[in-house]
Amino acid sequence: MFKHKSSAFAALLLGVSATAVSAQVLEPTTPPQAPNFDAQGEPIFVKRSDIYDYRALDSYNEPDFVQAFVDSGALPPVEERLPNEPLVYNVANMPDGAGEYGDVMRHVIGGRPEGWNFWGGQSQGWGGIDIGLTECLTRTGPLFTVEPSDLEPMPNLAKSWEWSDDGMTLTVHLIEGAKWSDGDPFDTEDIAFYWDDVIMDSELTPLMGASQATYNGATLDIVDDYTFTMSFDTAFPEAVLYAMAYGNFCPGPSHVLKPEHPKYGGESYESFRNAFPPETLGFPVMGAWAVVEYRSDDIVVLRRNPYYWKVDSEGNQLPYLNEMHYRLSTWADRDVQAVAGTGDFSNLEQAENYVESLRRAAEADSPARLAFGPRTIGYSALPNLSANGWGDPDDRAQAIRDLNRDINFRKAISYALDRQRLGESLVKGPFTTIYPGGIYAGTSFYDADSTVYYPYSVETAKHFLEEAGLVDTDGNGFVNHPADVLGGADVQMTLLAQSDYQTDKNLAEGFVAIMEEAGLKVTLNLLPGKDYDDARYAGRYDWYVYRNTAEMITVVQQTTQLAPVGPTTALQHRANDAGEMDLLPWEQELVDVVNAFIASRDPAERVELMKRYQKLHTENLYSVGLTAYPGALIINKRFANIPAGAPIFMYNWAEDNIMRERVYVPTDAQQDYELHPNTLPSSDGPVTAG
Ligand code: BQZ
Repeated sequence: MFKHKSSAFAALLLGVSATAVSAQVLEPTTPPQAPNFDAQGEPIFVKRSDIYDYRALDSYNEPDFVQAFVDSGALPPVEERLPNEPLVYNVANMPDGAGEYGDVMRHVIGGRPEGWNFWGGQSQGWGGIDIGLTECLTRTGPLFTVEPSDLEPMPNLAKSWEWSDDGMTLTVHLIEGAKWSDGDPFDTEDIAFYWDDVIMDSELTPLMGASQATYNGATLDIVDDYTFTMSFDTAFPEAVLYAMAYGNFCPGPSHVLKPEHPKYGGESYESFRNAFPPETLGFPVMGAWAVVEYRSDDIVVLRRNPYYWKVDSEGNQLPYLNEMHYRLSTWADRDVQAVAGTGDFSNLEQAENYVESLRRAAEADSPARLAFGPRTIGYSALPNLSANGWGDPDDRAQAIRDLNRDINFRKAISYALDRQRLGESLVKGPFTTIYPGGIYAGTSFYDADSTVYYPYSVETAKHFLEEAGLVDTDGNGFVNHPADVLGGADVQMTLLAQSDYQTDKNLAEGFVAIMEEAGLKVTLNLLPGKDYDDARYAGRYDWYVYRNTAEMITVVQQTTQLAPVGPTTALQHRANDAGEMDLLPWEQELVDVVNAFIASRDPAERVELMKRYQKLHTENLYSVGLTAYPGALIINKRFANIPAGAPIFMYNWAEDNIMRERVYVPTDAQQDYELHPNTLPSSDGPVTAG
């Protein structure tokens, strides 16, 4: 029901666009006002400490079936399984109050688990699996509901931190007494392994690519079981606290990882990466649920972690939900199943599915709630800006990189883009808006006057192709290289895109069709998620279609991804095998501005620096924006404690934002969806008490 016929789709684009050719060379401008689209539901802004803090309570509760494990001696009492001062969610901040134990959240995802070794770079299939399994030092998802005056990362496994007077050292205090889901203590042994044997080991890159540059080149020292310091060469790099949240500083269970690491007797790095395949059950986690079942291409089932280190302020150990399902399907199917009620959750992010999803959700008997948030889903086309060998280009690819480094070529690409039509080809209506690239409109650091927009004009596009030395010398409708480049052959550009999402494919096909109209030959390279990620990280592409992440929304997250501040930080320009960067002058200016932003503690100065960044980024087309639109959260109506105005993506994805560990189903609405009732995770899979 959501399929696009690519030829019809391209014809739509070409047909309409062909009649819209302008007759003169257009000047750059500022972007048009986005069509009005009021997000449904606004967050209730609170302080971080209103949501949760850390303290000892007089007594604790647990589900009856878990009590049976204590009674049989299989588990210590709950008091001994919790930290001295657990993380306490304040019931007063819960939209529907303290929860009741039971039921399941049934996710549907388009990814596939490679294994549980996040630290070896393995993907767990996305869609909330890794967000739930690997908890991190700080947390950012719930920040959408935190008042601006209190906006900084929330504590999580790191309970508190303080800066030295000179701002060069950060001292971090871990929660004390927390345990992994197999009972092993969580402490600085895990921090030391993450830092010394993953981050600082050049043979390893954890999932989502954290490196020492992610933490501003820090050095790390262990102080005691629950304290460590990070030292910097610039004062108060406060952004590092965001780089300690999901995707970056999420320590692994060193007691099971270490023996597999080559430094400690493991066979090889390859064997380390593959040491915990998806069939490994009960892999130790700090998350609320641990893996009890994996069926390839079918489902991953998780059961509650009996050592989970969070409670509600009435003393109930969290989570309330006993089980999590991740049905291994497609991202489009996630929307279909959520609105149909056979799934419980979806981030409605593929605009092609909006109309049908809205229609179904509007029906009186609809099993799911659908709520749109702000326009935080945006796509860009990124040029490979390296000309010194990153990604090992052949002659054809090298010729494109040389063109990519010519502003005239990048301007031609931007002027050729009919962004209005591209967005409307995904979904008609007030959803999509023209997106020039850079920081998103409507976000804290956005400044329209600093945003340069090269508007749609085929005539102007052709003018700049000529300025780049490209003309159609053989009359076949496609521009040629100059005679001394590849013998004056047609320019052949490839566009890498992810094949797991219809939206990515449609945008990529639209881009190819539009470039053809301007006389530029582009061929598609569609790859599934992991292969797409591997190709773009390795620089094996000319251009690629990319769904932007947090740095274009909040700026304070993944800030080092905004420019090539390190050899492997930028999305579209990394170092070659010799570690050399061939930055263009304006790229060096981007680097200087981003580094100044990271080092600044002056809010007014930071605003000005981001205006400078936005001007540099959009004027030089560091990325070529395509379209932006709002996402919608689809959640089954039986769930309680879903925070008002939860965006599908802002500081993180909704799987983090809604705080699933405090979501529950009221007893009278609970369904018997549990596949392994009354069980707990173990290395042998789901086990019952006694
Ligand atoms: C959300 C998300 C939770 C990764 C992934 C996937 C990977 C990317 C990105 C999104 C999926 C869902 O996004 O599309 O709605 O559930 O998982 O992690 O696109 O291919 O590498 O960055 O988050």
